Amino acid sequence: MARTRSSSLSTRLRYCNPAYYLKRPKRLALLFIAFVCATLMVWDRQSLIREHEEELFKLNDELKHLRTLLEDLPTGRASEKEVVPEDPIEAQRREKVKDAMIHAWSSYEKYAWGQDELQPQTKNGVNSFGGLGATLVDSLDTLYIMGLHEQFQRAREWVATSLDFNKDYEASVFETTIRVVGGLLSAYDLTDDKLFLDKAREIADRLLPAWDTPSGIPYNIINLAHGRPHNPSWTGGESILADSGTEQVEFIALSQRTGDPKYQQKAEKVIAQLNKTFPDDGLLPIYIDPDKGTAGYATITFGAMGDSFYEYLLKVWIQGNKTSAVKPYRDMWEKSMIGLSSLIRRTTPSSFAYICEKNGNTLANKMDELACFAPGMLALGSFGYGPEESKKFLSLAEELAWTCYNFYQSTPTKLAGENYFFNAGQDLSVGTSWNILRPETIESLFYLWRLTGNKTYQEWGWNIFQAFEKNSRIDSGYVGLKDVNTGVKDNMMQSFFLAETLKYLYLLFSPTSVISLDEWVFNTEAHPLKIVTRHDDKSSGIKNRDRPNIKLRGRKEGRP
Ligand code: DMJ
Repeated sequence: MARTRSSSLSTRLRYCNPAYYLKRPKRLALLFIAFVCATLMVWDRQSLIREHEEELFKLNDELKHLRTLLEDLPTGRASEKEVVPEDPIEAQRREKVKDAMIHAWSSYEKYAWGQDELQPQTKNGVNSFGGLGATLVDSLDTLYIMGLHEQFQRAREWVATSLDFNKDYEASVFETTIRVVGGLLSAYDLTDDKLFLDKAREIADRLLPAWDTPSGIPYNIINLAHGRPHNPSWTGGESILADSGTEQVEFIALSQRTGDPKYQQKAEKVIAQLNKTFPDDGLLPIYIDPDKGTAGYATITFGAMGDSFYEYLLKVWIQGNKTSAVKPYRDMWEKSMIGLSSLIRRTTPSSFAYICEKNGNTLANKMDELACFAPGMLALGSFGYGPEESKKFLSLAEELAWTCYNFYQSTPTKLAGENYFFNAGQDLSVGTSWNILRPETIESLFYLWRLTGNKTYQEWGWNIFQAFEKNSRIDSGYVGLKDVNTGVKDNMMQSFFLAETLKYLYLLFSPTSVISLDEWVFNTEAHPLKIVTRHDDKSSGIKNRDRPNIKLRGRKEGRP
């Protein structure tokens, strides 16, 4: 047994003896080949590791470089995801704005429940929009965002039980869309409660016949119970540019959420029609012929009756997640910004930039407060340009915001009038001197603060809020001023005060993650709608209007 074990050991050891291989050259060759292969494998692996390390090194370098570039960019957008410890002053200011909303809302609940608007001095409601509960519907998302859940639930209950669209009323298609369709869709996106979507669809169906015109440019008025769309007599039968070009965001959103393309088709056909004869400067007069689909001779303005047409060119692009399907909207908007730039003049002596109005070839040195949405729009759109243009438009936005802020600061009440004139040597002087609690300047301050991170815009917003508190707050709500010079009050709490003015103020003092601009787009009445990528044919969301391929939105996609 012992001998057997020692003989097997000596058999194995012979493989270690070089003489063994010298006598057997084939085995030596095999051993050599095996050695070469093993060496090659190890070397190959090592060089792979080295290559990866080098790649990682390069990527790290690139990352560092990009970071420095981002920091150096003057137009660098403040990151919305950044977690910054909350400034206690911001929180206090936000609470003050929330108090204002509670006061406005409880006055409405007490004196005008279910009616369109509250008249705070006489403590009654009026149905200025046909009895659709405009203030209530306009306030749903503001209540929700501010965390006023009991108030929100009472409002929801009213929508469920009492919101009735079967009204023999000649409604403005534009006002009904931006306030009612927009308000309901926003409530739906925030809560996922299908009641709001069903109601939005119901009212949109009643508005839809307004688009049945030879050109697809809608009539601006429709009877909610009987249809019969038409234009107001004072426009001479023409459709208004802003009224016709400010339903796209809501109607596209409605198609995306219901899966029914007809709303989107009607609304996009309008832009497709206007694009056929769109001028190089992207400026359109405020009246459009609904038969021919072309603009005639009329004022060009970023104020009343023009404003939100330009706003929606940009917002449809953002709403469509800036994909190729919505590129034509961006192209049209960029043309319009060339036009806007051509209307910019500066005052003497203080060099306030302002946007002129245009009649034929003549510029009028006049600007509406309504046009003060433009700084926010320019700031929002500036990030779609290359670095140079982006800087130019952001800086124009900042200049215009300064002018708009001075519309407020230049009056004894520190509230802006409705429009301003700019006469040589006199900077700005108020024209129509009422203030009806409009939001546009605050809207722009909100965008500028969100996009630049510059706290000055919060300070300006706070000053304007305090002027509202001082001049417009009364025991039974908020009123406008008949005259910003004397402070004499009117008797109306506009529904957009709750939908827009207070919402933008609240967001101005909230963390940037609350309704992030990366995920939401605001309609022109400040109703946030979820951004949903469009999956239309790549060529163009406009041209492809006849066969939109709408991807039904996943239920989770609509959550904040
Ligand atoms: C609002 O209804 C909307 O912002 C609209 O686009 C313009 N006018 C009012 C607020 O001033």
